[in-house]
Amino acid sequence: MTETRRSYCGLCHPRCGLLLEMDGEKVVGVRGDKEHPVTRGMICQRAQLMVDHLYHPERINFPLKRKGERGSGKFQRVGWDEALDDVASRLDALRLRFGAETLAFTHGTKRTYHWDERRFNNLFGTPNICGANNVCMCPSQAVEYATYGGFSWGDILQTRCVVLWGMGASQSKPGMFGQIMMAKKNGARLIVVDPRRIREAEMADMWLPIRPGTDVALMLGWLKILIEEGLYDREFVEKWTVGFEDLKKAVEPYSAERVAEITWLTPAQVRDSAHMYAANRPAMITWGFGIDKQGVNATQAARARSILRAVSGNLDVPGGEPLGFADPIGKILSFNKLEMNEALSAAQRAKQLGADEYPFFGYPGWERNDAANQRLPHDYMHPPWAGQTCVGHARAVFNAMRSGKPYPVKAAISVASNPLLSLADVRKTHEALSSLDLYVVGEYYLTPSAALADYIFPICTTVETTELWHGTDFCVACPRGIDPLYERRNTYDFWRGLAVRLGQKEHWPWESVDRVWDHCLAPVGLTFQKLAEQNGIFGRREYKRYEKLGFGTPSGKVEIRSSIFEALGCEPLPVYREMPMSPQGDPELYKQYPLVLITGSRFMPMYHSEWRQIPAAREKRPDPLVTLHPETAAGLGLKEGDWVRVSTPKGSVRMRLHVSDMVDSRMADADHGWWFPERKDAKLFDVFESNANVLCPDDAEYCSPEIGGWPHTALLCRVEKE
Ligand SMILES: Nc1nc2c(c(=O)[nH]1)N[C@H]1C(S)=C(S)[C@@H](COP(=O)(O)OP(=O)(O)OC[C@H]3O[C@@H](n4cnc5c(=O)[nH]c(N)nc54)[C@H](O)[C@@H]3O)O[C@H]1N2
Ligand SMILES: Nc1nc2c(c(=O)[nH]1)N[C@H]1C(S)=C(S)[C@@H](COP(=O)(O)OP(=O)(O)OC[C@H]3O[C@@H](n4cnc5c(=O)[nH]c(N)nc54)[C@H](O)[C@@H]3O)O[C@H]1N2
Ligand code: SF4
Ligand SMILES: [Mo]
Repeated sequence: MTETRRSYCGLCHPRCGLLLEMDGEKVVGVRGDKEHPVTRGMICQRAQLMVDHLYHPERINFPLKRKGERGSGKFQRVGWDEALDDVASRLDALRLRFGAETLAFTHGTKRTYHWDERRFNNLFGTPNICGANNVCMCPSQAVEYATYGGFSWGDILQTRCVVLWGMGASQSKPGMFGQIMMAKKNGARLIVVDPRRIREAEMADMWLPIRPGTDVALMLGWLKILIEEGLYDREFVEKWTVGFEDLKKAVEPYSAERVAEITWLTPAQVRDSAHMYAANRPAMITWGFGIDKQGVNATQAARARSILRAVSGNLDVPGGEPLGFADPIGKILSFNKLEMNEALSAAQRAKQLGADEYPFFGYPGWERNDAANQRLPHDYMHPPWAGQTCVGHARAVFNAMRSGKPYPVKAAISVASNPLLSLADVRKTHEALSSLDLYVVGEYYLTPSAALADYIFPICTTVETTELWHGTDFCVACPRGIDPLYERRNTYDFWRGLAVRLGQKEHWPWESVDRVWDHCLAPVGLTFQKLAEQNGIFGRREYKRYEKLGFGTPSGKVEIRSSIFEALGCEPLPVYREMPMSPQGDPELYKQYPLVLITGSRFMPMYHSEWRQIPAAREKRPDPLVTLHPETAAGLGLKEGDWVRVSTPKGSVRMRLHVSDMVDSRMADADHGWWFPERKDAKLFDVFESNANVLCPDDAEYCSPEIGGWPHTALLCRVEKE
C-alpha cells in the first residue's frame, strides 16, 4: 500500500482536505481526506488534477530574470538572493526618486495569504494596491460593513430558503453546492436568479431568468412587496434600523409590472418569488459574482440585498444570515491585524489612486467602516480587512503608469494575479505594464502578464506549504504535504525576502510562515502543530448579539439609509441604474450590437486564466466558447463549432460557437480567461485573440460610482461568422 500524507488543496478559495498518495517523496495521486473536519473527503475536479499541476513541465521552478526585450518571453535563471537584492535595490532607488507611491501592486482573486502583500506595501509606503477586488465579492463585504457593521455568508444548512442570486455554485463553489443539495433534501426552497438555465435552475422551486444587469430593480420590487403587504419584520425594523421611511419612498416606483418591464420577467414571477422568500423563513441570499460584475449597479445591488436580508428579519438568526464570529474563533488573531495598516501615514493614504473618484472603496470609506466597527468587541466582529475593502482603482493606477499623471508609477509587483487576462480593457493594461521601469511577478507559470516581467519568482503549490484556514466558526491547520520542489517558495518568503532588504526586518520577526500561524493562535492557547493534532477547532455561535451590542455602524443600527455613503457623497439609498450599454440604455448602439453579453460564467475544471496548459483540463474545454440560443444562431446562419467573432464597441475576439437553449435568445455568454500557452512563438501567447476582457470597458461611465467596479456582464455585442 502506498503511504498517504495529509495536506490540502487551495486551488480555489476554500482549503479542502487532501490525502496525498506518495511513492517515496513523489506525489502520485490525491484523494479527499475523509477525516478533514470541514470538507470531509469532498474534493472537486480541479483538485483531482493536483499532480498534473504540481509536476507540470512548464512550472516556474527557479527565479528568472528577463534577458530579451520586455515581453519577448526570454529569461535566464538566477538565484533567489541575487534576484531579491536587485529588485530591492531598484525599488529603493525608485522610491527615493519618485516617492513610495511609485510602486503598485496588482492582486488577483486572493488565494495566497494576502495579508503579507498588504503588510509589505504598507511598510514600503505605497497605497497603490489594485486588482480584481473592485469587482469580486469585496464590494459585497464593504457594503455590508456600511449597512450592518459586518458581513454574512448565510447559513445554508439550517435554512428554509436559499436564494442563489447570480451564482453558479455547481461550477464555482462545489462545497457550497453540496450544502445547497443538502438543504434542499431537508426541505428548503431554492430560488435561482440567473439569466441562464444552469443546473441549479433546473433543481429550483423557482427560476427567474432575469435580464443581465437589472437585479437591483427586482430587489427593489421584492422590497416594495414585503413592505406593502406587511411581510417584513416590523419589530426588527422599528427597533434596529434607520431610514425605513426613506426606503418606502425609494421602492415606490417598483411595482411588479414596472419591474417586469425592466427585467424580462413577468409580474407573476416577481410577486411569487417575493412571496416565496418572505414565507419561508429563515431565508438566506448568497453573494454571487453575477451581481458584483454589474458595473454601475454592483454596489447598489449589494446594498439592496443587504437591506432585504435585514428587513425580512433574517439577520443574525439560525438558518438566515449569521453575523460575526463564533467563540473562540473570533479570538484568533485576525489577518487584518497582520496587514499593519497603521504603518501607512495619512499623507501616503491620501495619494491612493482612484479614491477621489471612488471614495467608498478607498481609505475614506474604509476608515469610516473601520471606525464604526470599533464599537464592537473584536472577538465578535473583526474590523474590515483593508486588503479586501480598501484598494486603489486599476484604471487610475494604469493611467498613472502610462502618463505619469498625477504622479509617476514606475514599478509594479503582481503576485497570484494575471492582470492581462483578468482586468477590463486589455490594451490599456498591456500598455501600462509595458511602460514600467520594473515589473516583478510571483507565479506558477509563464503567463502573458509574467512574460512582461523583469523578474519572475517561483511560487510553491499549496501542498508544498502551510496555511491556517478559518471561517467564522471554525479554524483548521492546513499541513504541508511535501517540501517545496526545486527553488519554489511560498509568498510569505517572497515578501519577507524583499522586506528585510528594504529595512522592514523588525516587522517580520517570524522566519517562516508556520511561526506566523503560532502567533495567530496564541490567544486561544494553541500552536499550528497542536491545532493540526486536534484536527481543528469549532466555535459556538450566539445569535442576535446585536441585542446587547448594537451594530458596528455609525448609528449602531442597520443603516437602510447609509450615513457612510451619504458622508462620501454616494447615494445613501439603493437605486437602480439602467446599464449604459444595454437595449434601453443605448437604443442606437443596440441596433448595431443586438445581443446582451455576459462573460466569465465559471466552468470546471478551469479557473479564470489557469490551466490552459494542463492537457486533462484542456481536453474538457479545448477552445474559448461563446454560447448562443439555437434560434439566434440559426438567424445568424451559424452552427455549433463555427469560429465566430464577438464584438463590442470596445473590441472584438475570436471564439468557437456553442449552441444551447440554456441561454436566452436575446443574449450571448462568452468564456473569459483565454490565452494559448501552447503558442510559444506568438507574442504574449496571443493574449488579445480570445480574451473576453478585450470586450469589457472600464471607463468611468461604466463603473459603479461608489466602488468603481467595472462591468463583466450586461454589455452589448454582435456575433458574426469569422
Ligand atoms: N471578463 C471577465 N473577467 C473577469 C471575470 C469575469 O467573470 N469575466 N472575473 C473576475 C474575477 S471575479 C476575478 S477574482 C479575477 C481573477 O483574476 P486573477 O486572480 O488575476 O485570475 P487568474 O487567472 O486566476 O490568475 C491568477 C494567476 O496567479 C497564479 N496563481 C494561482 N495561485 C497562486 C498562488 O497561490 N500563488 C501565486 N503566486 N500565484 C498563483 C496562476 O497561475 C494565475 O496565472 O478575474 C476577473 N476577471
Ligand atoms: N471553476 C471555477 N470556479 C471558480 C472560479 C473559476 O474561475 N472557475 N472563480 C472563482 C471566483 S474568483 C469567483 S468570484 C467565483 C464566482 O462564481 P459565481 O458567483 O458562481 O459567479 P459567475 O460564474 O461569474 O456567475 C454566476 C452566474 O451569474 C450569472 N449572471 C451573469 N450576469 C448576471 C446578471 O446580471 N444577473 C444575474 N442575476 N446573474 C448573472 C451567470 O449566468 C452565472 O451563472 O467563482 C470562484 N470559483
Ligand atoms: S473546491 Fe476544489 S479546487 Fe477549491 S480548494 Fe476545494 S478541492 Fe480545491
Ligand atoms: Mo472573483
